[in-house]
Amino acid sequence: MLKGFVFDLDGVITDTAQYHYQAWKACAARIGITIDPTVNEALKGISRMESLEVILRHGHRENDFTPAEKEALATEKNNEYVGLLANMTPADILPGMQAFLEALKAADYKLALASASKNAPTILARLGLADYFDAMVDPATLSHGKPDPEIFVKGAELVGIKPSEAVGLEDAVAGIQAINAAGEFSVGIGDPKILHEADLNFTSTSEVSLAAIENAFESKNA
Ligand code: G16
Ligand code: MG
Repeated sequence: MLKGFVFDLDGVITDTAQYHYQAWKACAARIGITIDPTVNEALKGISRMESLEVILRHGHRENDFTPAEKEALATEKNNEYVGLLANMTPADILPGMQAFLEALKAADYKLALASASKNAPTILARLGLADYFDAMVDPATLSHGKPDPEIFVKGAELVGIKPSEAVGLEDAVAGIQAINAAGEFSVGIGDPKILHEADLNFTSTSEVSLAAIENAFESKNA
């Protein structure tokens, strides 16, 4: 029986990628690395330190910094990013998602957040959505990033449901793989060709339908 939903944040509830990109671009420029939108695509859904490693490899500078220097670079980027988040308002909620969250609450489903971002609580607060969620996974407590199932398993656990009773929502391939490996029903939001491993796909957030998810979940578990 379907009891709850475990949400990714960036790309599902809001689009923070533009702010991450702006902050990383400035940080990379200070060490002589130029990044473009293709590099930015590779940063979606991965952690802050993994993102820095991708950027350093892109600039062929992966061996030029000590762990302490890398920490300092990541902190600089985060300070800049947090500054940009101050501009976020409820207008930055992706189309249809507030109504979808309302429908889930009205139907009494449990809601958990499974974001790799340490800034997720700040972002939900800026969007005015914090009260919709029963629990948020703290990414600092995780040993492995997506596509490892850990974050989605924890999300379900925090709201007291089994993975088999949960739907996970994601916009990234690694996220869909994490949901599938967790044993949850996977909903992809984005290009169905890219997210073909998902149990059900919607091309954009405005297409997301609770009835369609409930029907597909029932059919799969019948
Ligand atoms: C998000 C973004 C990633 C970012 C990560 C960590 O993941 O998609 O680009 O690197 O959070 O963010 P922070 O530096 O704020 O801890 P998700 O899981 O919400 O898609
Ligand atoms: Mg995402």
